[in-house]
Amino acid sequence: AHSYTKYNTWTDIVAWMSSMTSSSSGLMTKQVIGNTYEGRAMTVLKIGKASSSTKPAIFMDCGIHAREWISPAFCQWFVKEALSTYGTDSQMTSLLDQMDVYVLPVFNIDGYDFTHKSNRMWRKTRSRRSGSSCIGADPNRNFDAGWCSMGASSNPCSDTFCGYTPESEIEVKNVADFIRRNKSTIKAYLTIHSYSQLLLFPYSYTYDLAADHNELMKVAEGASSALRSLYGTRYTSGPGATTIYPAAGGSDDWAYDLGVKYSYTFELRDTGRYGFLLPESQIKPTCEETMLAVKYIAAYVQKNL
Ligand code: 0X9
Ligand code: ZN
Ligand code: ZN
Repeated sequence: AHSYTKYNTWTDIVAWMSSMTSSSSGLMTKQVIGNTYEGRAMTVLKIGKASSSTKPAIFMDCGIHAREWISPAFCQWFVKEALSTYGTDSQMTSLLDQMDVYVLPVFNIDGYDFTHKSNRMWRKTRSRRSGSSCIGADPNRNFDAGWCSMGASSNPCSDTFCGYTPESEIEVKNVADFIRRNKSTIKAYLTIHSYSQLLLFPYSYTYDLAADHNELMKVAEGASSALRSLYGTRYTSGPGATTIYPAAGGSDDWAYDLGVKYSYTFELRDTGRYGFLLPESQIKPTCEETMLAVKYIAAYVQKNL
């Protein structure tokens, strides 16, 4: 059964998406953006007060990397909080009145399912190609942003394999198509990973600073302070290349170069004690503090529409 303080299986998440949509009084709708390599439906949840005109939006995905289980847990938490605090929390109400939030709870569903059933430490997709017996590519090396130029591998057996071509992974293609299709409305792109407690922004495929570096840094610092205010959890902010490592083909750089200015990668708890195996007892505090950072960014974006 589904629980916000447990790591849910894909089967539990599918049922949860349906029941949450049904009970949302029209505040949330579901949209399939395509299927994964193994045929699972990639479902984007659109949360926001219905409107006859198209509203500006924020896109957030979780679970690009299969083993980072705290990430899908956060997307589920966010949906719960959005639906349950709309109408009582003034910021959430104003946000969802004015904007839509698109949430993709699990990006790499095939990989996520594999981590539950076979190999807890799997990272990549589960696609196969003749010519190699190794499976999958790193979805966060497969976007068309300096593709495979640095910090990525062209070896199909590597955990950071960039894929055979940009968007060779159907999951990446489906998300990129969705964002391209909604390019004029999407004002922010948030992607949730773990672990290391970082708030990263472009670029990672080059050491060049983004044109909006100062503003992106200011917003990241504000979001990190908001996060820290709850339990004292410390985050480091900065461009990917110098804050974590140079790595091309990432979704954040790709969205930014497409024109989505507020493009951020979160690396949630912890800093390595448990790493990807973050205990379920930390789901609630991690999600509560991360909500503050996401809401900080959302409020900034909303104020600067
Ligand atoms: O390497 C990654 O893809 C991310 N770290 S993780 O440990 N979750 O794998 C960092 C991504 C930073 N952004 C880009 N490299 N574009
Ligand atoms: Zn269950
Ligand atoms: Zn990751």
